[in-house]
Amino acid sequence: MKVNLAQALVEFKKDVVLAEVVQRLNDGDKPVQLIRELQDGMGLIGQKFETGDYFLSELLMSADLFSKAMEILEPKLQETALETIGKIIIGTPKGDIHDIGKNIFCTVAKGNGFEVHDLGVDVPAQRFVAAVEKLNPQILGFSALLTPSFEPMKEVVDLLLERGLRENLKIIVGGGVTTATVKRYIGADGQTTDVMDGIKQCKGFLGR
Ligand code: B12
Repeated sequence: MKVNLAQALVEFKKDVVLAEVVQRLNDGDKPVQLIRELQDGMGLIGQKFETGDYFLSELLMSADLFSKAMEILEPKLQETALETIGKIIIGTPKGDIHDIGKNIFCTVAKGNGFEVHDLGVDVPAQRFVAAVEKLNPQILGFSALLTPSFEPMKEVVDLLLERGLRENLKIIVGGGVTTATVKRYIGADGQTTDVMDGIKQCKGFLGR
């Protein structure tokens, strides 16, 4: 019988989560499906944090367990692509240090043929702009998990406009707290809370 991965993660049942991930991969489940279930668990943990049932230590524990599951899943995501189809620069904006979702997106994007330049977390606006200037990518991606991240992303987009670097660039924002409204507010072209939908949108930007 299948274990409820999201619930097992919420209850920090480390051995159960890791054994289930291995078992399901052996049974032929897709790594992306398992990531979706684990992501649901992180969402539930976030809700418990909001209601005061969980504290920062629980957020940290969940991040640790998610990362351990990713160590098993990551090699399965990295099917080497034959050709490079486009260049993406990605980073988490200033003030935000969440990187689990960003790292997943980077791995899957590489597996789908994108050349990915990861600027890391807590990236100041000027660094995004300098990287766009230097590397001339087709796509700039933000990964945002905090509401206070919206303003720093808008700052980057405004700076790109000011410097004439926005025209040939597509911008996509991902991460649990983002919505279509956030996309419009910061002036991006795409938005998602799902890695595969993000890949689809990025391919669409390139006419694929
Ligand atoms: C784990 C976690 C942490 C960990 C982060 C560890 C790490 N290395 O990333 C730690 C403990 C450090 C942490 C700290 C904090 N956190 Co926190 N955290 C979370 C939690 C539980 C899960 C986030 C996560 O990893 N989800 C799983 C991943 C896989 O999902 P994802 O990021 O959405 O990514 C997927 C897609 O969105 C997409 N994607 C992601 N990025 C991108 C980018 C592109 C370009 C594309 C196309 C796609 C894409 O692909 C991924 C796979 O599908 C969330 C709860 C939640 N609901 O999300 C809170 C949450 C984000 N945290 C929150 C808060 C408040 C904080 C703190 C301020 C707490 C505090 N009081 O100190 C600090 C802030 C630290 C900082 N300055 O950034 C709030 C944010 C509220 C808000 N609206 O602003 C949340 C929502 C919890 C809550 N409900 O209150 N946190």
